[in-house]
Amino acid sequence: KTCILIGAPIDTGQKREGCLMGPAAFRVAGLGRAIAETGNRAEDWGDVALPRLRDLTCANAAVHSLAETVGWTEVLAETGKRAMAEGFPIFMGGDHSLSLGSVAGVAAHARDAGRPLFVLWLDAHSDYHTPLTTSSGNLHGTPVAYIAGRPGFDAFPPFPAPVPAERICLYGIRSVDGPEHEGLLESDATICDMRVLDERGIVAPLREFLDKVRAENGMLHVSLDVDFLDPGIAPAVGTTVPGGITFREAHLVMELLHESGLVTSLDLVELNPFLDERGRTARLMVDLVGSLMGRKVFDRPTRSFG
Ligand code: DIR
Ligand code: MN
Ligand code: MN
Ligand code: MN
Repeated sequence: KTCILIGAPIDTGQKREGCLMGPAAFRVAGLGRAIAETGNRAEDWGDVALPRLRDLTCANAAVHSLAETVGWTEVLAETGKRAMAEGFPIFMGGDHSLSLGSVAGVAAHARDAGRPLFVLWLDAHSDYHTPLTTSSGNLHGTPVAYIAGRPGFDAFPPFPAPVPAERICLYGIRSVDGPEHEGLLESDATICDMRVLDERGIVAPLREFLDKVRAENGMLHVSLDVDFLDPGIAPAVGTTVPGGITFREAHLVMELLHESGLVTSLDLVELNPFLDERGRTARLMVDLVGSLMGRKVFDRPTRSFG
């Protein structure tokens, strides 16, 4: 596989500064080397740049940085679509608003390839606000709604081929705001919140979703928010939520994704290197990509655990 690293130095999707250093931290932590060690190729396309801003307004006065977010969305959608044609894009954030663009590019590619796109959202949050429902005004809380085709994104380019909610799985969530909850209850999204994972374990619900992707010959985009992980192992994120995924669970999720052979693109988002402890979170994220790309401690035939 050729992994295409795309830096998205974005921190306007929320209010704490620092995420724009994420792409640099991923490179310093050895993302390219970790990929090469798994026998895959890594090609670094550098960081995308913000295009000239247009004047845009939103009916919700809480929303901030709308023009910047739309600009990043446009450039990432274009870059992402091109990268999909050449390999396996890895979008290095940057806060989660980058996924408005990365998934738009991936969805345009899938549409042209005539294949259904599935999205696995690994996050403490559901990110199902629209620009009209958010009270924080932070647009990093909106990409799932954009991807699913929820109304309210008039300032944005129309999402190419919205992903039906039944092809979206929110996995690991433990912080959902009222308007997100209402919208999700009306949707057919697969909700693997922490209650579900505590009760059923992390493996079975994931396999069920992967089986659906395989049955429809789908493409699978994985969006990995640092706050999916427990704050005890991943402190470098502005929106920590207690009770997250453990070190071993996170690696197991990545190993199952690797074994599935279904993943076609990846976001790494919300890393804030300014909050990190000597690169600890950045290195953990890089190690997780290693597991996703096939690194194993002991190589055994796929699915020998059933
Ligand atoms: C939060 C989003 N629900 C908000 N938080 C996120 O501000 O609307 N943090 N996505 O990562
Ligand atoms: Mn998120
Ligand atoms: Mn989050
Ligand atoms: Mn919130």
